Order: sequence, then C-alpha cells, then structure tokens
Amino acid sequence: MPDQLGDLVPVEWEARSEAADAPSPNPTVQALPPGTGVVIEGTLDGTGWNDVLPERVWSSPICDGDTGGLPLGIDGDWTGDVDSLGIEIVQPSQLCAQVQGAGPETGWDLVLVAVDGCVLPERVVQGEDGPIGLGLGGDDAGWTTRVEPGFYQISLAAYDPVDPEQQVSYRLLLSALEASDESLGLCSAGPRETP
Ligand SMILES: [Ca+2]
Ligand SMILES: [Ca+2]
Repeated sequence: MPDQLGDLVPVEWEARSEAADAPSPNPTVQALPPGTGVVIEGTLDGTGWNDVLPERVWSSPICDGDTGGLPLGIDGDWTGDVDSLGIEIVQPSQLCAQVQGAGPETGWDLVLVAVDGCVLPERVVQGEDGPIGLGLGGDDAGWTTRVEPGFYQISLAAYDPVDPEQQVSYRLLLSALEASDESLGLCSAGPRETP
C-alpha cells in the first residue's frame, strides 16, 4: 500500500538547487510536460513584508531596460529575498506546487505569474480569493491549479517574520499532470528521496 494517495500519481522528478544569484524574474526556464516535476532546494535570505512599499517592479532579464509591475492587488512588497523560477507549460495541465521545510512559524507566499516574451508580468494567476498562493505558511503547504500553455514565473518569498537576518531553507516541489487528471485535484506526494 502506498503511504499517501499522492504516491499513486506517477511523476518523474528532477532535482535542482537554487541559483544563488538568480535575479527575479529568473530567465532560466524549466519545461514541465505532464508527468514531470522538479524539486528545488534553496534558502530565503531575509524575510518580511512592508505595507507602505510601492508595488514591486520587475526588470526584464532579456529585454534591455524594460520593466513591468507585479500586480498582486495588495499594498506593499516583500522586504526579504524573493526566489523565482521560470517554467514552461507545454499543454493544458494541472500544476501542483508545495513548499516543505520552511518552519511552522514562517509565513510565506508562492505566487504564479504569467509572463510575456520579455519575462515581464502579464497577469497574476488567481485562486478563489485573489492571487493563488498568497498568505500561506508553515512547514508543508501548497496549492494546485489548472494552467494553460505558456511561460510563467513562480516566486517564493516570506512575509513573516519581518527580519532581514532570517534564513529560511526550503524545498519547493513543482509538478504537472495532464489536465484530464484534475478531477481529484490530487498531486504527487513528491519523490521518495531527493532524486
Ligand atoms: Ca534565495
Ligand atoms: Ca532570490
């Protein structure tokens, strides 16, 4: 018997480390065909949120001088590290995202942004109550959503505590399933061990 229902969802996992100096947005693109997943191990160097900061602006990593706002629809911005990864969805998919190991006291956001050819925000993917993945936290949480083909950035940052010295190590699991498999909203439980 599998330990969890998620063990029944077949996903081929690949492991990566956070690129320490990756800008946000990150021009590195991970293709996620259905049935594949990636595990990223990284650290948030600095945590926090400030309500009076202006909306975050992304500088395009590939179109010289182009910038674009990140329309989260709330006041403020993260004050600590934001770790992003570019992903390519190749066919309509159910995307599963999970963050493990950030600690029970940490409040974090994991937002998904559709981007244009300059890796600048086109729209923030919405959940039931606004941007998906906003206001999560703890040691093991995440979301699943249906996504259309295209390029996206997934960004992880911690809003709580407010502490520029705080270091939060994490494991981010991203996987894609065929959209036809979405009926149960089931996600892979992740690799048995870090592949
Ligand atoms: Ca980092
Ligand atoms: Ca970063």
